[in-house]
Amino acid sequence: MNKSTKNILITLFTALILMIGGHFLKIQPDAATRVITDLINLIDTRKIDNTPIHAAPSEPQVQDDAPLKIGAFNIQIFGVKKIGNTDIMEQLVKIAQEFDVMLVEEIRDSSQQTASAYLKEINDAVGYEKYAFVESEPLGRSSSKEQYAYFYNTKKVKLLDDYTYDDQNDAFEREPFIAKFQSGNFDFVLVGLHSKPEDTPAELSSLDNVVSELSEEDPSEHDIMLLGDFNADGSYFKEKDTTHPLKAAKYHWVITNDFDTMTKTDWTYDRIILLPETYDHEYQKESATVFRYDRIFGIANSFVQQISDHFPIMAEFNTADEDDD
Ligand SMILES: [Ca+2]
Ligand SMILES: [Ca+2]
Ligand SMILES: [Ca+2]
Ligand SMILES: [Ca+2]
Repeated sequence: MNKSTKNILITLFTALILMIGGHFLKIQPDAATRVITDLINLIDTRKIDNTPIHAAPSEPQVQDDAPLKIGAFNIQIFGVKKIGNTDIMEQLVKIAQEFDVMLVEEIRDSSQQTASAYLKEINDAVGYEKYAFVESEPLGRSSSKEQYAYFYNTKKVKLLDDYTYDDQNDAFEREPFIAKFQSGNFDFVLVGLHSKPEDTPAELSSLDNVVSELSEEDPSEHDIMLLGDFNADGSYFKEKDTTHPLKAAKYHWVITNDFDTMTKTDWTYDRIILLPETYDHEYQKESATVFRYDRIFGIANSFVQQISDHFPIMAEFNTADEDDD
């Protein structure tokens, strides 16, 4: 017998006793009803106090102390062709579920169905509306446009704001996509960028300006994280150059030069860069990594190449303690 059935039986039995008792002791019917109501309320209160709250089986309770996983994934030419490939989508759906916030880059789809189709498949696999996304407009100077999207776990993260950077000096081919989120006590700003390869040093310098502007706009928020495919290695960027503005001491490149974020080369194109206010506080030390889904899911290299030329990158954050800023 489960607890609620037992409670109902206790209530009914108590009511019966009181009715019989009330009859013999000549208690007014009103008083008897009041006693019964009080007893039912008491049992209800006990039920709330003593029984753990069980969400429906399809909606497990979120562990609030679990670290927040934030990352980025350039899903090379992500459009209707990939959405139509069930084998590729099966892996992309599994990958998305490893993140609480995932910046998706290189969405190329003039019909603009890709992000919503991806979301539907993710939530179908989970079994409920766990994830949501927010998407930029198509960006780029030529007719070949790309969109960014943040996919996020609505059980852990609340989207507060999102917009495309106001690129008055045309510093960026694809303007950074900026989103503000809150998770537990941790509020933060993500600045997603897929740099134009040939303009990488200049575009990354401009990211330094974006950080300054964001800090001026909201001096109370220093959890500004830069992430995405920065093309920050190989022939486009000297990763060991310490004179670059984005290599100033305040910037912590947690995806360090030794990580290989590409599937065909050992380059570190994809990066996550933190300010001290996040690096010294919410960031879980040593957590930044390349998410090697091929090893975890057991996927052959030939198939990995069909999914993307990039691996996803990820870092973990503590959301339980008081945010310092
Ligand atoms: Ca621009
Ligand atoms: Ca904050
Ligand atoms: Ca490298
Ligand atoms: Ca902080």
